[in-house]
Amino acid sequence: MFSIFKRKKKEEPQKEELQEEIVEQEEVEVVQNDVVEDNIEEKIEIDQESNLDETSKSKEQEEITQESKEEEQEQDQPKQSFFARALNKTLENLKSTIPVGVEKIDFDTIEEILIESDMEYEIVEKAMTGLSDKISRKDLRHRLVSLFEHAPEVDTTNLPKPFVELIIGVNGAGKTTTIAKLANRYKSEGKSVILGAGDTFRAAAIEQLSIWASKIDVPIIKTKQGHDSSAVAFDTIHSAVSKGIDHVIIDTAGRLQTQTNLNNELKKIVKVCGKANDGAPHRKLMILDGTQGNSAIAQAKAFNEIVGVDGIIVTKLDGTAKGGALFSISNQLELPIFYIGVGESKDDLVEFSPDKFVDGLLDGIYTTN
Ligand SMILES: Nc1nc2c(ncn2[C@@H]2O[C@H](COP(=O)(O)OP(=O)(O)OP(=O)(O)O)[C@@H](O)[C@H]2O)c(=O)[nH]1
Ligand SMILES: [Mg+2]
Repeated sequence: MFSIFKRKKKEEPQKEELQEEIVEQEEVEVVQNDVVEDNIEEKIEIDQESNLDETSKSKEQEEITQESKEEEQEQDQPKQSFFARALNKTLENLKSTIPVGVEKIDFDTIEEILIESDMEYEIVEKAMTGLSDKISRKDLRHRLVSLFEHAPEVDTTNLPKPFVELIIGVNGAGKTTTIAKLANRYKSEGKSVILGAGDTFRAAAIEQLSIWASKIDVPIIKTKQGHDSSAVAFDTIHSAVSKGIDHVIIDTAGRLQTQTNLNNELKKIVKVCGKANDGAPHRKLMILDGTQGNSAIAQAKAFNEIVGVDGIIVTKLDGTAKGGALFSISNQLELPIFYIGVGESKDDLVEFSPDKFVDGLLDGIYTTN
C-alpha cells in the first residue's frame, strides 16, 4: 500500500487549475510564526580546562558520559510507561477476572478477559481457535500479535517532500490535538512542518489549531470560517512546495450540515491535494476516539468508503478500559494503527507497536505474584 510513496513528483501545478475546483475565491491567510532565530549571545568563557591535568579531564569525561547515559534512560522511561498508561484502565477493569501467579490460564478465563477488554467476540474466536484448555503466555502472545497483521512497514527515510497527511474523523475524536502531536513529533525529528486549518466549519476549530501552531512554533495556513477548506489545503501544500517544507498536515471538519456535504467536502479536499502536488495526500489518517471502543469501527468504515483511509490513530487510550478494541479495530478494518494518543499534551503520542502493546496487556494478565 505504500507504493504511493514511490510515485514520482510532478511539476508544481499551476494555481489556475484550481479555479475550476474552487468556486469561491477565498482569502487565505498565511501565518508564518516568527521563526525566532535564537540569538544566543556567545559567551566567551575563560578556558579553565587548560589548567586541568589529564586525570581530572578524564574524570570529567566519565561524569559527562554517565550523565548522558542517565539522560538516555530517563528518555526511555516515559516511552515504556506510555504503553502501560494506555492499558492502565483496561487492566484495572480486569483485575477481578485475572488469576494470580499461574503460568497457564483456562481457555474460558482468557476468553472472558479479552471480551471484557472490548475485543469483539468474533475476533476473540478468531484469535483463540485451536488453543488448548490451558493457555500459556507464549501461545496467546503469538495469536494476539498476529491480529495486527496490517501493521505498517513505512520507510520514513524516503518520504516524498512535502509529505502530505490529511487528518479525518468525527468531531471530538481528537483530530486537532493529534495534528499538534504529530507536528511536534516531526519537529523534534528535525523536520519542518506546516499546518492547514482545513476545518473551516467552526471558527473555534481554526482558532484551536492556530494556538497549537504558535505553541509548537510552526506556520499555519488558515482562512475565515465558512470558506472553502480545499483552498486551504491547496495553499498549504503550495506553500510547502515553494518553501521546501517536509511535512504538511491538514485538519478537516468532523461534521457539516449534512453527511452529503461532509462526503463531498472530503472528496474535494483529496482531489485538490492531488492537484497541488502529485500523489498527495500521501496518507489519509483516520482519528478514532479510543473511549468509544468497538463502536468506532462503523464510523471508520464509513470514512473509509468515502475517501479510503491509509491508517488509524486511536486517541484517548489513557482514559478508557476498552484497550482490547484495538485488536478489532485493526483486524476488522484491515488497516494499520500508526500511533496511539495517551493524553492531552503535545508529547502524548506513541508510535504503535503490536509487540509492545500485546506485551503490555500480557504483563497485566500473566502476573507472577
Ligand atoms: N485524555 C486524552 N484526551 C485527548 C486525547 N486526544 C484528544 N483529547 C481531548 O479530546 C478533546 C477533543 O479533541 P480535539 O482535538 O479538539 O478533537 P477534534 O476531532 O479536532 O474535534 P472537532 O474539531 O470538534 O471535530 C479535547 O479536549 C482533547 O484535549 C488523548 O489522547 N487523551
Ligand atoms: Mg478539531
